[in-house]
Amino acid sequence: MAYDRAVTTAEPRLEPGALAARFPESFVWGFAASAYQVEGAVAADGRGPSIWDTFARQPGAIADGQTGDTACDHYHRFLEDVALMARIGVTAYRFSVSWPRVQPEGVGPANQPGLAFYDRLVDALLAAGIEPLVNLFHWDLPQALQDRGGFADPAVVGWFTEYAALVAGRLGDRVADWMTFNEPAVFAFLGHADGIHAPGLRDWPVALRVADNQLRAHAAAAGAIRSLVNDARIGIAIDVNQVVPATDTDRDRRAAAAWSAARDAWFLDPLFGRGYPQLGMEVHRAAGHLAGVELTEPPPGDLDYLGLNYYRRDPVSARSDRPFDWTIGARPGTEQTQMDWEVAPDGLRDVLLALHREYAPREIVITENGAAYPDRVDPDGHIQDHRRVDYLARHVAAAAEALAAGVPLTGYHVWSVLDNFEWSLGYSRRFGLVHVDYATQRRTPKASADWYTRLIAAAR
Ligand code: GCO
Repeated sequence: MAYDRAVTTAEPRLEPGALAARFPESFVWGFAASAYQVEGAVAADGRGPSIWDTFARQPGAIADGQTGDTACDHYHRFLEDVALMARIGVTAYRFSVSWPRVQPEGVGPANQPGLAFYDRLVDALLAAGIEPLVNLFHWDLPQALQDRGGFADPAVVGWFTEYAALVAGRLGDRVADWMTFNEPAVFAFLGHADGIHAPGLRDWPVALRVADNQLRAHAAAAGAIRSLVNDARIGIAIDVNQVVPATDTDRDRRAAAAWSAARDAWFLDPLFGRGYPQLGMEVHRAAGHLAGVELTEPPPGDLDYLGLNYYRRDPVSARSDRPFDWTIGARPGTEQTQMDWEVAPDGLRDVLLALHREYAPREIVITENGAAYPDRVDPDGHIQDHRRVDYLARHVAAAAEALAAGVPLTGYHVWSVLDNFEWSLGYSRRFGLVHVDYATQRRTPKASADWYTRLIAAAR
């Protein structure tokens, strides 16, 4: 379904051809998704329950009482979805493996039918000329492990390493690109301190133990994968948005620096061998988040590349001088997506430059970037999602600026190929370049899919 030229962006510099010319032919254009958000089939072929299956059933946890029970039914429709991705033209697909599909109790021998799904998915991707980028953990911890303490228990390092070895042992003959965790800060903080993600806890000391154990599990699993997969490239996806003071005042500037240290550097510094940041320690301690927690320096990250998930600008406003007495979010009157996130393409460029300057990773891959806007299906069946096209084009242009400035950027993965389950917001937000009618599971490529096709074709 080709769209007419009407779907273009405001400025010539943002046209697909002009953008493509700013990237090397080797640059990777891909999609990203995650198991719980797209697969559905939550009880098929021996899959065990995850903490998201449990959390989604808590009254009030998810908008409209939605769950990932069916989602996009990707578990059964993956061949159609791979064909859609191939038609759009991507050469990479970052997906996550559902741990409870592979080990229903989180430990022990693999559930072969569950593991076999990923065999089929990898084979279909490779047959379509799409490189699989396998992410081992996108928040759907087996419930059985949560019942044993979850990521707050240091035993999780062994559990996760065993799981990683099972998956790498099965797929490693065809998969070279691996990631261990997606957004460890979101999993630790939203899931264990704020209570708005699974497992729905509100306990900062637990959240900081979860953060610490993810860093340790990353290093242990990386070692296991390397021992099984000779050509393994190992990364981790860290979400770093553009943290700025909401107003140009000392108080907001201090708050922004403290938030950035307590959240972003909290993971990046240890991953790059520096241990926990002093300022982050100070604010977490002052806020009582370290009560009863003894943190020692985690092992360095063992990374071949750093995955960056970028979406927005995060202004920080201090209500007082007390740590964490902050409001973080879009300011009135700013350009925002349907997530109430401030749109800031220059923020992507600046975050890439800052990561390059501060940590000098060998390679950076944009593992997520995308936007939710309300989509309307026209009478002719088209979905002219101009705002999403404009958002993506401006962020690709910002990535090109960072590349030109010397950032070792090698790939860009749009979040996401399909509209999908947006966590606590259920299906109320659509990020896909392909529309999903959840009543019929009908897929309809949007104008943004056509735009991405033209960008990728021009970049070849
Ligand atoms: C995240 C997750 C994705 C989200 C996407 C849109 O960054 O929160 O990796 O699962 O769905 O980012 O919010």
